[in-house]
Amino acid sequence: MPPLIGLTMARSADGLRDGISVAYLNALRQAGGIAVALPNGTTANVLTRLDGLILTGGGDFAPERYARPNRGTKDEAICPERDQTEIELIRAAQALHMPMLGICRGIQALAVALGGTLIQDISQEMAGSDIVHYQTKGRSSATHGIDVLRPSRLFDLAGSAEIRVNSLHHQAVEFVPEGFTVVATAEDGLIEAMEGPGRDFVMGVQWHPEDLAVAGDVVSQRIFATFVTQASMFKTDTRRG
Ligand SMILES: [Mn+2]
Repeated sequence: MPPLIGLTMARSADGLRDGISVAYLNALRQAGGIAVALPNGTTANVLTRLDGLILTGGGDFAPERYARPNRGTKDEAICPERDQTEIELIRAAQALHMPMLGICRGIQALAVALGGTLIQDISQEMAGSDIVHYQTKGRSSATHGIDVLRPSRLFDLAGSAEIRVNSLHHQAVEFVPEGFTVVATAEDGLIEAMEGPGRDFVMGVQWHPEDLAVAGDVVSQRIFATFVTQASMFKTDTRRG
């Protein structure tokens, strides 16, 4: 049985649906994992039946979640139930040493849940940046470079200190949680990837590897493949197959 991977979900603006982009499902299937949908409101005890957790993209966290006043967070993009669900899932998954992959909002979810903070609006807080972090090109186009730092899991799987990524975010991680390491930055200094401490696989990326993976980008495919391998190992270690 391939590993079961829980994926968090985005609530529609009208509040009537929780959904997930097909690209995540395709990238995960390509890597050999089985997707399990985690609607908002899911409680963390579901993790005892899963082997890995993917925090997906989406809107802004309420700044109260990391004890800051609003400095550019889009109120209309906040879903309190999603914030709560993801924070609980992340903290419980960390306690279980479960592999986690945070994508876009997901790297921010890892930061918020584990004690970091966010840049709430890049255009206001990093006005000097000349990098376009909210691209107008299609999601599967890589539009800016990032420097991958070593030693890191990301460098090991990328095999290169410079890769190109897509960019569809107006927020970013400001301070990583204690024990975490910044493992990739854009030329303007913005954090594009971080990894957790120790042997647990916890990786957050600010770009959308699921869109690049489906378009054939090898590094993005390897991120999913490595994550699924880690989830398989977690499953074997904790459940003896
Ligand atoms: Mn970016």
